[in-house]
Amino acid sequence: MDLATLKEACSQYKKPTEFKPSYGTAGFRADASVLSSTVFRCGLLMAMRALKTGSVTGLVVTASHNPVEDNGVKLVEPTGYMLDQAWEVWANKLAAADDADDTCAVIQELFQAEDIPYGSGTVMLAHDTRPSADTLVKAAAAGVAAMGSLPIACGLLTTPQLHWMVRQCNARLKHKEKAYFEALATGYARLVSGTQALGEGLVVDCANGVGAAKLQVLADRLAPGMAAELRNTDGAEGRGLNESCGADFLQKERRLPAGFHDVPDGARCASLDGDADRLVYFRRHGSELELFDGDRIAVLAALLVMNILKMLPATEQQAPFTVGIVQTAYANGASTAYIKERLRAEVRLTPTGVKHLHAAAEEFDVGIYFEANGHGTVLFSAALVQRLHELGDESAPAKALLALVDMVNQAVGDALSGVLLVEAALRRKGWGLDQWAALYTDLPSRQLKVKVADRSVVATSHAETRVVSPAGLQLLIDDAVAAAPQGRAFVRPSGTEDVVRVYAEAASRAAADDLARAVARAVHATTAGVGPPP
Ligand code: 16G
Ligand code: MG
Repeated sequence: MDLATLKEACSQYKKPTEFKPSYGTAGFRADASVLSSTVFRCGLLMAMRALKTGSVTGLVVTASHNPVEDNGVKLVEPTGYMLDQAWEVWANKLAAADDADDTCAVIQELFQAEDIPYGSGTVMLAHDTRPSADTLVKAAAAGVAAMGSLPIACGLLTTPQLHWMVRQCNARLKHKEKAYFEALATGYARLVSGTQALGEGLVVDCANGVGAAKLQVLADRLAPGMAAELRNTDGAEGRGLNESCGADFLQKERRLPAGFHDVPDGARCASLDGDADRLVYFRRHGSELELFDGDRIAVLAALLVMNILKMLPATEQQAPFTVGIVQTAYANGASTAYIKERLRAEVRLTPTGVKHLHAAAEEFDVGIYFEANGHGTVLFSAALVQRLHELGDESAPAKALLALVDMVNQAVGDALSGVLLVEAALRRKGWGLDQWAALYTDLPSRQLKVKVADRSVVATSHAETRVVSPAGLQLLIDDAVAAAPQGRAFVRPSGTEDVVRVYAEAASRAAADDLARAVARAVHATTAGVGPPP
């Protein structure tokens, strides 16, 4: 690394003076026009992370479910997981540096603090469909190159595809995009072999994002075994991206996505978000939406896995493999009760954000994690996979589980792999949406956001279910909850927006709405919220 060259490169990517980037729940995000310096510096960072770990790292230019004018970066560890949390501090420090001198000073500090060896690393880069992608990928590549490392441009990919590719690459396994489709498609075919195709096809809302083209490749490979009709697939120049469509829109607005008012009533539909790392299912009843959210997908995945595990030979039942379902406080209480009482499986609660759920899921032989918003996947322990290989071809359930291991993206939640997971689970049970819906009935819930002067005044504990500060807020929430039948409520500062989020659920819609409003008023009163009280 030559300091003069590095400084020269840094001076090409000036941070706008007013811009204060901050690493949110899953990376940086802002209006694309101010992001070049941040993305350049993330290139620097991931090159250093590659040097530190002696492995390939990754960077995706995307702003996920957010408007097309936004962009952002998601950073990928050699394992395919999200950036090590200890390094988020460095990401923030680098992004905040005022000028080239400052940036170089942070780099030197990081080299020393982390004892990073000098050399040349490799960083894989990808992007979604946003028009700002080109400029920003160039900035990322310039950052990697400025560290004397090698940027590999992998082009247009979903976020989970790049996570998968990085993971495979470091495991010295086939890691090209072709291999990704191969793993998912063959895994699915093996898992559903011998089962009947579902009566009618699936209709998918692709959010006009990168998932459209990629899911089409998968669907073509699987046809006629899996009939899928893709809608909201435009996306050229980012047209219509996440606009009145996509998993986030459905989950937050509880409305049908654009272009779905003519699908047959009751037809099986799914919705991805803009970078295809979230998935929800849904169906239309007239103009109403019935949502099958991440909680319901987790329950279905648990049923699938537990059913197969039960079929393993008796020798395997003596010390059964552990199964755990990881949720956040946003999980509908009815789903949690179903998992605990009916499935008799362990539920673990973590704070919001994939990195927290993923870490908890790793503690089980089969760790199933999903956020209600549709982010999630299934992880399989090395011990389980090894045992399945030992059981080998003789054992049909072992074969089915190994197919699942191939089909599921274990690096990160992946809407494409998720579609296959749901379709396979339904097929193996011979179920339609009716049976899936009948497993349990969601408690009515309501989410609100409260604008506050400084969201960091709200601090939480116990996986965001309790408020630690401001003083008195938790008592007010407790009082409001006590007054609501089957009430449950919590608040947390958003990691991505300048708001405090409120969640409430209760036995009736009216009670959930009332509870949410009461809690929002309590937040307002104790934090001196901005704007009129809700
Ligand atoms: C990010 C997270 C998502 C979380 C959301 C919460 C990842 C990959 N994404 O989108 O998991 O649910 O933030 O947003 O971790 P909030 O903090 O604004 O509520
Ligand atoms: Mg996303």
